[in-house]
Amino acid sequence: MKLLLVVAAALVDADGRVLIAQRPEGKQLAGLWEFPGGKLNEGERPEIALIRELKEELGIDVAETCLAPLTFASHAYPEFHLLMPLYICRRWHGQVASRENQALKWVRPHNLRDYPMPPADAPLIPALIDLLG
Ligand code: 9L3
Ligand code: MG
Repeated sequence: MKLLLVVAAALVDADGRVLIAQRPEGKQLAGLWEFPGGKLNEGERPEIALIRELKEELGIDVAETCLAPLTFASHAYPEFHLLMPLYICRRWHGQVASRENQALKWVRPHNLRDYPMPPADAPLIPALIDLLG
């Protein structure tokens, strides 16, 4: 089966809330809430791909040293197997803004369960609760 590598970030604010973004209409899994990120370009390192995606989607600049790997997701879709490392990021430059018409929400880890997520993202919640309480 085809393997798809996607990188995602849990941006954490000063109050310990985590950013989730709603996948826009017209995209696969539209309406579901995800940790921001996306696919690697060919030959791209995961951290560099994540820095690029966070700039494209949220308009922020993240230094590579501010990305800490936390855990990763693995989910078999009918068409491909998704592997998705999740990085924690507590520092960035610029204001988080919706650059792709996606709704954004800052949510306490315990409340993440209230937001329907893609099957890859939901199993990441316990690791965030362990880390952030
Ligand atoms: N995906 C799942 N959870 C996420 C992200 C960023 C992506 N947190 C899935 C949705 C798509 C695939 O990965 O099936 C590629 O993502 P995109 O390029 O469509 O955003
Ligand atoms: Mg994306």
